[in-house]
Amino acid sequence: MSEKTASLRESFISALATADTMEALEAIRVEYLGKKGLVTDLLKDMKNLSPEDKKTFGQAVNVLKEEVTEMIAAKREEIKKAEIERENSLMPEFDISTPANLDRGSYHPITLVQRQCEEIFKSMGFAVEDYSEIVTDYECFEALNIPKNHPARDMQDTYYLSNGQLLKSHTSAAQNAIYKKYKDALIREGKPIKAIFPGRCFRNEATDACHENTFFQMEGVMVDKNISISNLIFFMKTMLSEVFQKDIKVRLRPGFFPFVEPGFELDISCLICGGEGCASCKHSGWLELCPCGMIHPEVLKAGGIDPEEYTGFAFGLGLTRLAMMKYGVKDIRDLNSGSLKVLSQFTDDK
Ligand code: FA5
Repeated sequence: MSEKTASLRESFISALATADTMEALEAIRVEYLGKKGLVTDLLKDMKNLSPEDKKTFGQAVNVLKEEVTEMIAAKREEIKKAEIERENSLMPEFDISTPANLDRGSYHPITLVQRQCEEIFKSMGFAVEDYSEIVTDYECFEALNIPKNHPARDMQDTYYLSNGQLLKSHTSAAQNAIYKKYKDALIREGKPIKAIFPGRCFRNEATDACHENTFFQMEGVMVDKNISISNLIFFMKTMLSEVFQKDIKVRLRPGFFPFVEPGFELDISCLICGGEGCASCKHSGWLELCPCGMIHPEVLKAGGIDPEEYTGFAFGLGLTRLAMMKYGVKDIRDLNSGSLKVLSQFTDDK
């Protein structure tokens, strides 16, 4: 019987010598020590032995089991060490005295204009809010007076998740949450709601020089007693003159959005072509930049605010387009390209 344990020991040692990876070693371990492994198998023959032989054989199998376990552990360490040495040999030489690479990255132009707009509105008492990129149908459409099957949804086709949520197609999707957050302070303490909320938006869009499927907007809302279109025009003018630091030709024309009444389109004269017409402005000389209007009574109601008592304005500034105009980027797609050649031009403007 001890011959059996001796011969299994021999076969194990030669198998072990061939293993040079963790996977191969694991296969050998299972073959010998697994539940149905060769060492366990030896015990099957015990039932035919005398009580005396059973004891001796049992001890021999246990010794073999211990030996096999130890040899596997030692081999595991050996393979690990060899793997580390192999990886080290592939690593490039590291010289701690090499000077640092001073070719640093830069802020993205959209980050730069976003921060600038945040500073401008903060200085006028607006809170800066952040909101999720994944929203519900209610937040993105229904709370904004856009019921299911309303034609206004066609302009904002977006990407839907299997659970019915969607990637927000405009920052207006946060309006309802903002009204609910600040309404108590408005109603009880008479504190006007003044908030901006920049964010990434997504649309199923045919892209061109001024349309991307992923772009940034910055929403702004103000709600109080007696807010009128003059307040809206004042804040829009102040923001544009602060951003561009020069006079910009602007036009305000009627625009339809179900969540404002009246609604406006605020366009700026294209700064790429000076208003002559080019691909960046769809050859019109004007660029749609910041639609806005007086918040629709139904939208205020959905946010828990009485439209008989309070009024407000809202705007949705196209931050990506603003970055294009401010930095003279002719094609909006360059901004998402990740091309350092384009983006590194803005390094010094922090
Ligand atoms: C809206 O998204 C409304 N939520 C804006 C609004 C808010 C109106 C509050 C009234 C009150 P619109 O789809 O026009 O509206 O987009 C607003 C701005 O976002 C556009 O003027 C443009 O500057 C920018 N924009 C829209 N689609 C794209 C796009 N595909 N790529 C880049 N910028 C875009």
